[in-house]
Amino acid sequence: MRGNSKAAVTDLALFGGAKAMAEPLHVGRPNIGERADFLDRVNDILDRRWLTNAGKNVAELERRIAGRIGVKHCIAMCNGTVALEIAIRALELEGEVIVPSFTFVATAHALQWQEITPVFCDIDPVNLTIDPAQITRMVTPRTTGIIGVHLWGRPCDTDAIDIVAATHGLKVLYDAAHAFECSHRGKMIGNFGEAEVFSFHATKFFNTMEGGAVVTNNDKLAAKIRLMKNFGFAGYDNVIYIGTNGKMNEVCAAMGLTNLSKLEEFIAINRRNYHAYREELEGVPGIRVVAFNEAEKCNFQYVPVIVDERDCGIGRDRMIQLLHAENILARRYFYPGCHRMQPYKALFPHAGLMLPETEALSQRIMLLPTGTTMDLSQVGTICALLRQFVQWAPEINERLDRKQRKIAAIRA
Ligand code: T4K
Repeated sequence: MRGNSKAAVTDLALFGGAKAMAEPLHVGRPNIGERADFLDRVNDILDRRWLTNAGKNVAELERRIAGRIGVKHCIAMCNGTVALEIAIRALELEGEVIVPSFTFVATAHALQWQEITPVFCDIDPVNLTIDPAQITRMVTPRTTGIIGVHLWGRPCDTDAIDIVAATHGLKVLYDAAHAFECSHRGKMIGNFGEAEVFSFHATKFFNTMEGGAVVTNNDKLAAKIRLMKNFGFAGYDNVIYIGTNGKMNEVCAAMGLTNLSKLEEFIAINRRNYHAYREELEGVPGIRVVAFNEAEKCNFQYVPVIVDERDCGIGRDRMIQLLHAENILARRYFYPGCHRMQPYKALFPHAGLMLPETEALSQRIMLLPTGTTMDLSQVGTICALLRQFVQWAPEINERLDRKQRKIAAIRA
């Protein structure tokens, strides 16, 4: 078991001790493949003076991604949010679309941006993705679709969602921003619903700096999306759809091709880190590392941990406060739930009443750092700290309560 040099509560950085990490340790440090490979590709782009608009790097990236996933079409985009917006538009969703509130706010924004109402649905307490049983309760005559989110790369219950969708005549789109290189029931994510959307943002384990893609097996839909991401142009001077500029540029695609060659390595390191966290936190009361179905392909890009204050004696927010003081920048993906963020809070002030599981999880979730820039000794240090927080919970709480009372007294 690895440890750290803290022997008493006063050694914690929040109470004046030295920081456990000399430099901030982020949740989402980008994985970067062979630098020389990337620079060669960039030089080639500059030499050829072909920077964007149907460039050869984008075409190669699309081909290779589609091949890996076994999907007919991959349309690369400038980011995951625009990819979602375009997929939503191409599917002709309108009125209301049912989405989980427990997601990154971009899932909801991609709808509201187009004046489609996101109707927030609760998550299943076990799977932690959109609850198919709750979807039925949210359907109204205005509902046209469902967007499921494969949260942290853990797939939605696609079979049950298909049944609900078929019953009510709804289209299904998946926000697969976290689920590149994951599989479900032996099939790669990218092959479910009408289409699926990936994010290749810098913080994703596979990145194109900024980027994303829509993947689909539907030829007509793919052709429409391809035109829509390029202003709707079907050839010179001929516009046939309202479109936008969703194109990925060549440098981003070069980054993607560079990183694609290292994908297995990135996943292996994520898997190693994830298992180290699990082993080290095994048996710590009130701290549970969320499980992945390892019989399937997983990218292990997030290490989600559920903190149960009743068992460990210390709340998630205090743990985060303590970790941040140590330079360990754990995150609350996703707090407080889209329904509690503006403008949704103002639009649907009572949404929380329908979302008990979302509310509960968003108060308890904590994501720990991982990725290729991390080593096992850092994982060990983080776990040792978490164990100490639990061990020292009464004293930590006493100190923080006292501080809070002091602040309240000054303010009063
Ligand atoms: N759907 C879902 C379910 C999503 O999670 C996302 C994005 C989307 C849709 C939309 O896809 P994109 O349009 O983004 O392609 C981050 C990412 O910006 C976002 O892509 C991601 N999800 C979300 C979960 O996380 P922030 O605001 O938390 O990122 P930020 O800037 O705090 O960065 C995270 C950590 O990474 C920091 O601790 C610093 C570090 N970092 C970040 C960048 C950009 C680096 O070390 N280097 C970097 O270059 O949203």
